[in-house]
Amino acid sequence: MIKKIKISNSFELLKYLKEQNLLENHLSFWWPSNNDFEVLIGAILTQNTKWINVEKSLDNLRNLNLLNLENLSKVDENILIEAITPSGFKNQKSKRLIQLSKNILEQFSSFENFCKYVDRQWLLNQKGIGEETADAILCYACHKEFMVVDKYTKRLLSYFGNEFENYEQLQAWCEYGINKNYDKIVQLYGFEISLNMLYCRFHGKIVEFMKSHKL
Ligand code: 39A
Repeated sequence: MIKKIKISNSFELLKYLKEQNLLENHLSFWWPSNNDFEVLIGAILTQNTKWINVEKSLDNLRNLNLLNLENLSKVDENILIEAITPSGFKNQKSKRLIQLSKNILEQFSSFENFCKYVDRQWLLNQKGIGEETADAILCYACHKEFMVVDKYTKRLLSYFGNEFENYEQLQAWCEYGINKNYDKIVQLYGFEISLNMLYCRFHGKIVEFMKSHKL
């Protein structure tokens, strides 16, 4: 049973989670991947399924050399459907991945340009991309200063008695306390951690905490 402490702002939550060394065996940015395009694919595949299923689909895509923008944009849809079967909603997700890849190539020419110039609204205009997926792509694939909030974040804060009306409010609460206390956080870490890495690690800590404590 986790003690119900009072958490007044997201800095306090970060401190509470940081004390527990939840990311000891994880990469610096938490989200496991060999390249940033793989993160984008993972962000779509993880919708409505467990991460373990996403890993199986990503392994299949790796074996088919489909973890890059050019190959994914021209893949045969049936091959993609079969490869991503483990992560569910295979027909819908394969259509969306192919269309997204084509749109990225058409409008940004390369994944590097996409990461540099894409904005949140462009992502939200794509079929199948909502706020959480858009922010996961911006934060973990494009390394921009957006914090992802998800069902784990909502549930953890609710456990500590903090309720939010919608995604936007929860995200604003998470980002505000980090921004406001940035100097203290740098002191806590002992090095100049970027805001993007902080958001990545903060969200990663929340997910790992929730996976190890069934709240
Ligand atoms: N739900 C999740 C995850 N659970 C995850 N990992 C574990 C590593 N990622 C990267 C995204 N969504």
